[in-house]
Amino acid sequence: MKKNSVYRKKSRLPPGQHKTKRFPVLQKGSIAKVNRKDYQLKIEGEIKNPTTFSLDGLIKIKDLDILEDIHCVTSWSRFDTHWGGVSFKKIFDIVKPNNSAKFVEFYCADEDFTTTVPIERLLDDNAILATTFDKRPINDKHGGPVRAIIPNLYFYKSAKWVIKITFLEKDRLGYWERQGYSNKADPWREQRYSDNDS
Ligand SMILES: Nc1nc2c(c(=O)[nH]1)N[C@H]1C(S)=C(S)[C@@H](COP(=O)(O)O)O[C@H]1N2
Ligand SMILES: [Mo]
Repeated sequence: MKKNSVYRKKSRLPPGQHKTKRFPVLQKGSIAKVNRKDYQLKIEGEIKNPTTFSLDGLIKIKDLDILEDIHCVTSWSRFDTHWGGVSFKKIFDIVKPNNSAKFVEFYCADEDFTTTVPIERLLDDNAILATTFDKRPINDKHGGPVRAIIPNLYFYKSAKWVIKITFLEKDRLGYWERQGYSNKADPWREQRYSDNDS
């Protein structure tokens, strides 16, 4: 008798990653403390409508909850993390990027941390400016009150403690990228280090 063929589902784990149930806390230095009361998020650069949001202002326009796997370049992956916030699509509708805008730089409250992401990745269906984790406000450790969640890239592109977003014509390297991490950061292509970028 002929053996049945086997259909195997594509792995949820990108190459070189292992699954963890913990939720490690990682940042370049110390954990930033961002005051929620007078929090301001400035959005500027190559856009028609520069905007400053308060935390309440962001929470009011929350439009998306996501359940996504996150992949850290140090090789841990955590499945089904639940974040809520404002989709970048909605942010784009409000600030109206110029045609010249190609990249977005996140500037964060921890001592000049930045990271930059191409606009197309922010238009993915699951990319958000998050204000909740597991339905609660994001705590200090994990980047509250406001952080980016961009599940399709290694987690170092998901900036914590975001206080300014700048739309750019030309790319700039961020903090981890200047240390030799990939600026492309696609976990499915295992783009971990900048030496594979070109
Ligand atoms: N502002 C800021 N955001 C950051 C970082 C950082 O150093 N500063 N580190 C990145 C890295 S390397 C990772 S793995 C994730 C960790 O997020 P977590 O602490 O919520 O797990 O945050 C990313 N965002
Ligand atoms: Mo990381």
